Amino acid sequence: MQDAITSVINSSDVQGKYLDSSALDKLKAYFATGELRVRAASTISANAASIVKEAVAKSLLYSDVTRPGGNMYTTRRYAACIRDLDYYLRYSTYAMLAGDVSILDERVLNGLKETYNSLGVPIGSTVQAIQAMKEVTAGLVGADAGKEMGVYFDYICSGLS
Ligand SMILES: CCC1=C(C)/C(=C/C2=NC(=C\c3[nH]c(/C=C4\NC(=O)[C@H](C)[C@H]4CC)c(C)c3CCC(=O)O)/C(CCC(=O)O)=C2C)NC1=O
Repeated sequence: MQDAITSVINSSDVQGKYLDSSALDKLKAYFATGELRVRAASTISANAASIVKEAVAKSLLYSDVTRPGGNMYTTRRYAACIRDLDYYLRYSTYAMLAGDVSILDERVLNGLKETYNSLGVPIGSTVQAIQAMKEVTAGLVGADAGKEMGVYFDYICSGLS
């Protein structure tokens, strides 16, 4: 896993150089948003269960996926879906804190699309639920932190699509 700092340092190191002004600007921008990131992570962790619940209510309840024959039908599959959404929220929060997507590639997206396709988990409905989490989260943490979280929710959606 990388973060905004190691990623800037690694790319300077590859060139055998000290950090140039654009590298330093990237670090400044990251440090300037440090408190925003930590505050957002704390709000999200205190409200994780209700974020997921509200997002499910907005996007999946009373749709085809929750009816008999749908992929979320039966308690076991409903619970698996909620658990997956909780993974997406938690890992997006880690990535937002790190300011880097690499943790999503390594721990979430690796092999996920293939798993979903083989189990018949509908990717379109999953993307809708993640987009609903993005809205609910932004409503809770505010526009700036919400926009930053949106980067990582969107990254998961494009990795699934
Ligand atoms: C931390 C990284 C990580 C991820 C991301 C992950 C996802 C993941 N979701 C799974 C299943 C599943 N995922 C869903 C999800 C849904 N079905 C729907 O209709 C909804 C649209 C959607 C929720 C938004 C369901 C229902 C299953 C169970 C499918 C089945 O067994 O038939 C499975 C198959 C194994 C299992 O059932 O546990 C994996 C590996 N596992 C991991 O370790």
